Amino acid sequence: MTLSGKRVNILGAGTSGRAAVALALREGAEVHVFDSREAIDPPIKGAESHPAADPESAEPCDLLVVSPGIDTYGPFVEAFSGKASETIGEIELASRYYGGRIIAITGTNGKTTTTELVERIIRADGRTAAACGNYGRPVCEVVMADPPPDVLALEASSFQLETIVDFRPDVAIWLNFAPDHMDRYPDVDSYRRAKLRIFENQTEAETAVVRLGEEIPMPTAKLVTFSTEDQSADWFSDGQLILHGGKQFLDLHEASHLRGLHNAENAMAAIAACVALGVGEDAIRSAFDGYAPPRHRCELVRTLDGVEWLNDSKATNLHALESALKSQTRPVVLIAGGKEKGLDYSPLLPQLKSKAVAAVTFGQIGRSLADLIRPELPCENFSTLNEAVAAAHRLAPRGGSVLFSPGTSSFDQFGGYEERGDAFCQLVHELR
Ligand code: UMA
Repeated sequence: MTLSGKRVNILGAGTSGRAAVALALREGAEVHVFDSREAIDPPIKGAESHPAADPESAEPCDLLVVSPGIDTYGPFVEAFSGKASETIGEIELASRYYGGRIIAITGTNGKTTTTELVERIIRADGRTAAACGNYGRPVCEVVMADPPPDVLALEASSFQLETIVDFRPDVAIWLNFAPDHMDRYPDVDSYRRAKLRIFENQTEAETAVVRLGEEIPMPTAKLVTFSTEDQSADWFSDGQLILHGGKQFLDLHEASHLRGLHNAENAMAAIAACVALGVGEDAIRSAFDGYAPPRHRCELVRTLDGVEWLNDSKATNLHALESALKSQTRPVVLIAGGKEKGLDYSPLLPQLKSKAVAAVTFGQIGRSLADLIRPELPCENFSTLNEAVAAAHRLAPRGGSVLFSPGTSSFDQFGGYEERGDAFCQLVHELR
């Protein structure tokens, strides 16, 4: 498709919009960028900028490219797309100028870890690969590299998938689904439908990697399943060993710092996708060697006296805390607490009872959380994280885990979840 002599309007001058501008300019288009901000800063060379744009600013064009953060059902996009011959998003634009293989990853949780693993595995196989998309690096930028990478590990959000037309990944990974982004979608089903578009253009020649038991329509692509619950899946894991067709494939604990059932799922999805692109076992094993998941997400900090210390400071809400607990395979001492956000923690109790042997609370919500937990489980409350870590050290049984998954934000005592997670790691490293 040539853009030479065509007019392209880009909505949004953020990371993704700027990369789309560069690609459209390279293809010879006349490019206009519209953004609702008062100024487009830094300025964009080669394109005409339209700051302080609103629906009234809409002008005719051959192609409209919408940034993912802009609501496609809102009046801004409605006005502009009404004057455009075609409306697409940035991953659609990029894929029209890319001849390599694409592994696209979607899901509510675990996308980032899976994307990183895919990139590592492909590289270990001697090919070039780039983690991109919602992951942070826009796909248009990646496909403009000279030469472009052999494979894209493309983290695809529902926002990005809303605006595809012909986008057809060689492998589409569906990790899991839970309600999210309800500030943008009218209902949960609209959010699910946006994500399901990842399979829309796939044929029998492509592959769909899906967690067994997900409630989705049967994809047209070849289906490969993974599970931590049902051994009939193509890939199965108990959280430590990964089995393929019933035979042991990888010992995750020996091979990497990945812990928890959810990380085993991410690992299986990444492996299955890369196998579909012809990657062999040796490359996969070497890719896992020493891999640690993104920081503050069930990160293994240290093993001390047979106890694994896990930093999950990124868990700033109840849902994240629940999924961290759910994925534990060893007896847990939970450390939770932080800022009062007015959340109701009672839905946590069944999961806590089945996974934890004790809990330690701290911070602003410490006392009320402890009052809720105590009838079910031994629980101690402290004001600071230092005291909480010392107590967990005393309580944790050999062969167990201490899970630091606060379940709320950190702002009562820290400047953010990273600072809080760093403080936890330091305290754990100081333990003797
Ligand atoms: N803007 C308007 N009008 C609007 C809304 C926004 O003009 O009504 C303008 C803003 O003024 C701003 C620009 O649009 O200048 C921002 O565009 P954007 O929100 O699409 O953000 P980008 O910087 O282009 O980043 C996007 C993704 N952002 C979103 O989906 C919200 C990034 O995902 C992605 O990494 C990046 O493209 C590169 O592909 C971030 C994200 O938060 C990490 N994603 C969501 C999530 O993970 O939950 C889906």
